[in-house]
Formats: sequence, C-alpha cells, structure tokens
Amino acid sequence: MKVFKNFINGAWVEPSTGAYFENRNPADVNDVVGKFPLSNAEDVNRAVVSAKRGFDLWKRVPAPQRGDILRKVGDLMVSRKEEIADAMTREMGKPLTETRGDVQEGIDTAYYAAAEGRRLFGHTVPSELRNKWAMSYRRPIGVAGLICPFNFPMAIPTWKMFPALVCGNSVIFKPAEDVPHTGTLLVEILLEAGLPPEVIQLVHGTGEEVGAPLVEHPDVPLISFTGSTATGSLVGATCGRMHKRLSLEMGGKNAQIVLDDADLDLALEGALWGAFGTTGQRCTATSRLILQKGIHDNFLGMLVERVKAMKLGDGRKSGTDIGPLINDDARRKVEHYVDVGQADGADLLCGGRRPSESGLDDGYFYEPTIFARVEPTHRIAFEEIFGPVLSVIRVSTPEEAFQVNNSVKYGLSSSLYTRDVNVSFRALQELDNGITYINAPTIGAEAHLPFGGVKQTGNGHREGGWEVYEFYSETKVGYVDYSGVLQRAQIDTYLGTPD
Ligand code: UN1
Repeated sequence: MKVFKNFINGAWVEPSTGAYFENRNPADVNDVVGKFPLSNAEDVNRAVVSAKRGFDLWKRVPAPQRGDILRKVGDLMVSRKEEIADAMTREMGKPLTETRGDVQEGIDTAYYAAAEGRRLFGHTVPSELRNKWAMSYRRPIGVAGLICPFNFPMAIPTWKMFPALVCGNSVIFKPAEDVPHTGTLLVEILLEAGLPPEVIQLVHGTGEEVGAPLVEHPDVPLISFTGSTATGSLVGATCGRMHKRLSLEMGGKNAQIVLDDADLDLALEGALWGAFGTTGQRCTATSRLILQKGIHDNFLGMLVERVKAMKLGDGRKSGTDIGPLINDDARRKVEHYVDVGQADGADLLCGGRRPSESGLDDGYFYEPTIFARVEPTHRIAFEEIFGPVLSVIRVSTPEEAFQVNNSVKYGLSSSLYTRDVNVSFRALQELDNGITYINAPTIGAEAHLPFGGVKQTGNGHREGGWEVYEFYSETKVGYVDYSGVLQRAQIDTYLGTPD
C-alpha cells in the first residue's frame, strides 16, 4: 500500500507521530487509496518555522514572476487533468464529469491568478499638498493557513492558495482527511512548476490535531476556512481573540424557486443538477425547492419520475449519475435527517433509504430523496443536511417564495425560474444570498467572480474573482513629499498663496 508524506521544510517527511490513517474509496471501501500522515501540533510548528522563511524569500519575488509560476501550475494541471480527476473520483466519489470540472475550476483560478500578478492594483490619488504624491499599494501579510473541505478537493484549495501565493504569502495547506491524495497532487504540481519549496507546506491530519494548532499558532496571521458553520464559529472565536485575518465559507440551505410561468423542462434539469450533483454535498447545493402552487403538483410529478431513474454508482463508471456520500458519518447524518423529516410530518416521495441493488453494498450510497409538504417549522426546511435530500415547499406568490428563501440563517446561493423579467430583477434585489441565479441552478459559480454568502454562511469575505486579492494582501499607503519644505497636512493649504 502506498504511504504518503507531509511536505514540510522543503522535503517529503513522515509525521512526528509516526501514525497514519487509511484513505478509502467511498464507492468501494475495500479499495484503499493509501496511508496518509496523522500529524499533530509538532508538525504544524515545523511547518510554520519553514513557512516563515519561505515568506521572507517569496515576498521579495516580483508579483509578475510569482504569477508566472501560477501559469505553469495551470499548464501542468491541464496536462494532468484526467489523472487528477480520476484520483479525485476514487477518493471522494463524485462522477468523472464533475471531478474534471473541479480540476478545470483550479485551472481557471491559476490563469486568473497568473494575470493578477501583473495587476494587484493600488491607487495613486492627488495629495492635498503641492509637490507631494499619495498612493496606496498592496503588501503580502505572512503565513496563510488554509483549511479545506472534501467536496471540491482541487477547486477550493486553489481558490485560497493561488491568490495567497500571487499576493506574496507563504502557505500551510491542510486538506480534508477524506481527500489527501488530491491535495498531494496539487502540492506536487506547485513544486514541479518551480515554487520555492518553503513557500508551501502540506500537513495532513484531522481538524483537531492539525487544523486547530494551525489556527492557534501566533505566527500564522491569515486563516481561510471552508467547512461547517459550527467549526467556523470555533475558528472565528480563536481568530477574533488573536486578531487574525479570517475568511470563512460555511453552510448553506439554498433554494431553487420555480414560478408558475417558468419553463418547466429547464427548471427540472436545474433542480436535478442542483440538488443531486456531487450527491448534494456542495455548499451551493439545492436543498429546498420552492414551487408556486399553479405548477406544484405537475412539477413534482415530473421531478419524482426523473429522480427515480437516476443511476447510483461508482463515479469512475460511465452512466453513473450520483456517486456515494463521502463517508459513513455523512450517510448517518442523512439518515438521521430522513427520520427527522418523517417524524415532523413531511411526505417522503422517493428515496429515503440505502439502495438495494447489488454492487453498491461496499460504498456509502444513498438514494436521492424528495420530501414534499415541507413546512417552515420542519427541521429539514432550515437545517443543512449536505446530502441528496430535497425539501419541497409550496407557496402562493413570488413574494412568499422570496420570504421563504430568506427565512433561513444561511445565505449562499438562490435560483429563480421565471419568464418575467420584472420578477427576476426583484428577486436579485430581494433575495438575501451572496449569489442569485436566474433560470439556472444554485450551483455553478465561475472562478472569476466573487464567491460567498451572507448571514451565517460567511463572515463578509469572498473567494474567487478580484475580491479575494483584498483578503490576501494588506493595503499600505505611501506619501512622497518632494517639496523640500515642511508641509503640514490640513493646515498648510496654500489656497491663494503664490509659490
Ligand atoms: C462549494 O460547494 O463549496 O458553484 C463550492 C459551484 C462550484 C463551487 C462550489 N463552482 O457549485
């Protein structure tokens, strides 16, 4: 069995604990991907010492040159796309079409970052005094601790890492325990592209043993975390106490709204993709379907028919629509919520159980599940499940749909299907989310636009696009007075005074 290592201090090394965990294929738990380090705070401490040296070197490399390395990273990802997608499906289950998309999102992020190395704009503004220049520019911050989830094993680490690197920070990367192989491939690619070794550190292990020491380390001023709202609160408490810069990307309870005038075939494709893509394990997944009363019964009928025909299976086999859940805990959580939904009185229309077909016994499969007659008081109407469970809510008007959409504590994405342009723009204005799609599903954000949510989904920062570069750099202002005399700001205004 292949044994993988951490990358610390410029070398592939064993964990200080000497302990490892097994990474298994969630579609077939007999298939062991490899053993990965079960590291602890000592490994994190070593990584920080090295990353500080990496930062001292890297911050002096001109940003366009830093960007050139990211361009090579993108090129290598292009050439290894199929291999990475295959490794990703093997360790986390989503079908190859989706893992290819995940790698592509990383490639897009690499090329965007490469170009950003030639921008990183500051401002030059007029000074209120003569013969004086005033400007702002961006400086790197230090060692960035990046704690990543399992569901986008390539895209999400790149959303964090590439902007962090182009801005001149060094990085300590902790991939989710379920996807350490993809994380390893990403680090290999960075090194192959010529990133100075101490600029990147890879520390495998659990949130408790690696994530927490990273967040608590005084020499890691930047933390970016994607994961559950509960863990994000703990991370936030520590970062608040230690005055760290923190970007949080957390839960969602995203809704697709279908109004009476919608193109129902289009809305149907959107709901299937939004709710059951990535087995419902996207932060952006559609977990509520809000149907207007005129199309409610008809649309539900169409939906259930199609969902029953979806094929569960190994994501590496063609014809598979839905892969397994990531692990046993995730499946138990889904099972728990299916019990809760039934106990609360919602109507289970399909799914609600493990599949009975042969060949699926050794994976964490669960049938795509639809609950109808879900009421706002039902827990499945407002709690994040992170699995293939869709809660259908019936409404009378667009306004009621907007109100239901906004009634949860999360605010990542929303989607509206209608042919009415006025209602569309009202929705863009009224829906409390970081992203709203019109006539498209709740999933499918593009790498060059800001990504993130309002309310308890995040803490005001965005990943992706141009905004993330603000997070990974600090504004500094420079004044250059070339008048040769003392000029007192706010006092020596020279108005009406000749030279
Ligand atoms: C996530 O689920 O955390 O918009 C990220 C999407 C993808 C990214 C999802 N581009 O669904």
